[in-house]
Amino acid sequence: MNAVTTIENGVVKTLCRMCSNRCSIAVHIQQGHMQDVTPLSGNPINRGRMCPRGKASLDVFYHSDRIRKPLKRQPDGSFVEISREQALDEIAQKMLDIKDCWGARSLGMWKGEAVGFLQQEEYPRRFAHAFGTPNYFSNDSACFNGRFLGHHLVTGFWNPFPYYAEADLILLFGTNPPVCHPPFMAEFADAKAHGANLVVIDPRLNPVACYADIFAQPLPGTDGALAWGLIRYLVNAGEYDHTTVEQYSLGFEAVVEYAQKFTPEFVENETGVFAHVVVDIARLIIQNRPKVSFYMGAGLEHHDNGVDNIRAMVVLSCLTGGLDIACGLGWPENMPRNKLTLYDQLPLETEKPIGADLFPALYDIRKECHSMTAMEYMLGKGEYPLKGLIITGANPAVTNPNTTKVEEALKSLDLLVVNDLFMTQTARLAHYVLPAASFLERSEIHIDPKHQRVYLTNKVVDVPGIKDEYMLWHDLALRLGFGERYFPWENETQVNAYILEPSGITLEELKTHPEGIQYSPLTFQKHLSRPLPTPSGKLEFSSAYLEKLGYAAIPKYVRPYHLRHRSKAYPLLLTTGARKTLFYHSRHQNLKNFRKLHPEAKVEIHPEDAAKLGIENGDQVRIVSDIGELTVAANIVHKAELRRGVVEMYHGWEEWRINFTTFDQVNDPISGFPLLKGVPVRIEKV
Ligand SMILES: Nc1nc2c(c(=O)[nH]1)N[C@H]1C(S)=C(S)[C@@H](COP(=O)(O)OP(=O)(O)OC[C@H]3O[C@@H](n4cnc5c(=O)[nH]c(N)nc54)[C@H](O)[C@@H]3O)O[C@H]1N2
Ligand SMILES: Nc1nc2c(c(=O)[nH]1)N[C@H]1C(S)=C(S)[C@@H](COP(=O)(O)OP(=O)(O)OC[C@H]3O[C@@H](n4cnc5c(=O)[nH]c(N)nc54)[C@H](O)[C@@H]3O)O[C@H]1N2
Ligand code: SF4
Ligand SMILES: [Mo]
Repeated sequence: MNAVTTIENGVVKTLCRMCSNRCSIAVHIQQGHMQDVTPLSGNPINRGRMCPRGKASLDVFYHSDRIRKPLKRQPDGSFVEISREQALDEIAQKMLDIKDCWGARSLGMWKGEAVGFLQQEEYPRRFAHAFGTPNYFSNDSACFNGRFLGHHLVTGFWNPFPYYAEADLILLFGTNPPVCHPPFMAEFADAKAHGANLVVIDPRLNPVACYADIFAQPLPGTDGALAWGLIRYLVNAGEYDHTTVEQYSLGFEAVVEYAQKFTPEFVENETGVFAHVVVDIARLIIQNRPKVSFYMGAGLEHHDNGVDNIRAMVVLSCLTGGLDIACGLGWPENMPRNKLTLYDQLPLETEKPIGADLFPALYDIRKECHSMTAMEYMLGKGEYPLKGLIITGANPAVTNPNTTKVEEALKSLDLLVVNDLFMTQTARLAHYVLPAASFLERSEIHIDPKHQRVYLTNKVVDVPGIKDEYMLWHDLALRLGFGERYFPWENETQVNAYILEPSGITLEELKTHPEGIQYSPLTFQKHLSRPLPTPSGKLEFSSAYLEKLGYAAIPKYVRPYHLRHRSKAYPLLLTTGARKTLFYHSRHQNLKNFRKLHPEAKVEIHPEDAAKLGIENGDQVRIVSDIGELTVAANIVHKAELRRGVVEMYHGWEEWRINFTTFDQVNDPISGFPLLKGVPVRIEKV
């Protein structure tokens, strides 16, 4: 790799972006070659530690399969290298052709998990609106938008990361921190050291459950019933925060009334969590409130009832008195900054953003179009056709539900551009594949709302011919005639300075503080002196906003799809996506050392379910759902590891795509989230 490091010898301090945790790291350079990556102390997120994925940053950077030149697909499906000028000229021309023929809204922009948030998501949002289309898509429609909405609708803000170390009780629902959020583990250890209790609710024994005081394995998609059972216990015992309820909330009476049917026995019947365990958890909450931390992971939102299950959990969290305390629902101060989006100047809502009619809260609150509905528009089944798409940092042919449909939809496009490091399943379908800059080749601003800190990543290396995300949108915008107006900054450094301007913190200061700078002092209990950022200024246990849109005002528990549509043909429940330490969605399977540890995909099966089906460990089995099927090896786990009747499979495999079986059109009614966990399936021995 023809790489030019920003210094010849020494250390560049920056942030690791191999995931969204943002640990501070030092990249060690000798004679223009990056040799090693080590963790830095001073950043409260990683506290001098890092994980094996961060260590592998250089293996990704120097990987021999990296795409280095723009590629153009030929009629026979092969790709040839072309110059960046030619690629961008042709792409811009095709965009103009689509605009002429179908209108600007027939083009969409899609950012994935790899590029992240803040400016990296604001570039495609800005570009889309400057071009004239409202259609911005992202992985977030299957990632955290559901949890965002669940929190935001009750409290008006989103900050899911408590100061766990200060808690006396930590409740984890559908999350796997040792794998997904390694930095949380040190905080859990601190909490444990002062005697905190840990409750883990997950159908699968994930590694953190081994440290739990209570571990319960519910039926997928039923956490809302558990939340309501806990709410009932607290309110009937009078053990809730009376000040929060009386002075700062709306809808408590409706909550009390609705909660009554959720007796411990009812909850047991619905969730499979024993009634006495429900009572034990409720008592732990009462003993430890208000110092109770809740964390709701992706396991709660990948259901067709996710937002209301999460809303109910947030109501419960408020009842404990956790509103804006450190270990509870912290209300972060935003850093004053310039945004890059054009929603105020060019809202484009009359252009009918895809999915905004079906999931109005998703569009209204997140300004996201619905990626599952986009597939329908590509296939000509929408109100207007979607003809072109530019994707950066995403691999939806692996990660979006209903793979058959996704592939068919992407193949039907007149223009598909994919900006990526590698030739992925999605890139193979593209007309043009552009070489993306890895995080080591970018400089960008990050904000951590929990610690109210701002960070800058320092560019470590340049690869001639490879441009960062900003330059992709900038160079296309210039060709399309709106570059000077909307992408006036010459490079990412200028963008960074623009974003930062109102904060009073300079780029120079950030450069010398790789561990980040706190942008405002941490203060708590702000609701005592100013209204909450909800429409009413209060906690909305009952939401007039949702009611106006036709939803239930309080977060009523709706049974998940699999309980509403029981079928003898599909007796098992598939949950997907329990993360693996070494993989990141579809990433890192091409790293030899990592692949050795996870050579092939396996579906986890409970030993009793396997015995009934005559399946032995390692047998090839077919997983069949109403949507599609997939054949993989069986991994018969220990009986404590999985709830009987549930099977689990990782979702990121390039060769074994479980999303062939997941549902794209069974959606949470508020967020539009697809059913990725709790999919009715049967397993057949091949
Ligand atoms: N190593 C690694 N780390 C990652 C990622 C990665 O791919 N690899 N991805 C990152 C991203 S983008 C995300 S969104 C986060 C996600 O991180 P988390 O929010 O921690 O979610 P998951 O790892 O998906 O864990 C979900 C857990 O929920 C359980 N579960 C499934 N259904 C239910 C249910 O109905 N109820 C309950 N209570 N539990 C359920 C599953 O068994 C699983 O253990 O991880 C991030 N971190
Ligand atoms: N069945 C099922 N499906 C799921 C989930 C699940 O639990 N179950 N989880 C969902 C969740 S939470 C998420 S977040 C999504 C994630 O879905 P995606 O957004 O598709 O994420 P990745 O698979 O990580 O794809 C990232 C792509 O970016 C490329 N890349 C890596 N680094 C860079 C970079 O610096 N720049 C650019 N431009 N590209 C880069 C990688 O090579 C890879 O192809 O998947 C969702 N899909
Ligand atoms: S947890 Fe690992 S991959 Fe994520 S930022 Fe930290 S070191 Fe990097
Ligand atoms: Mo995610």
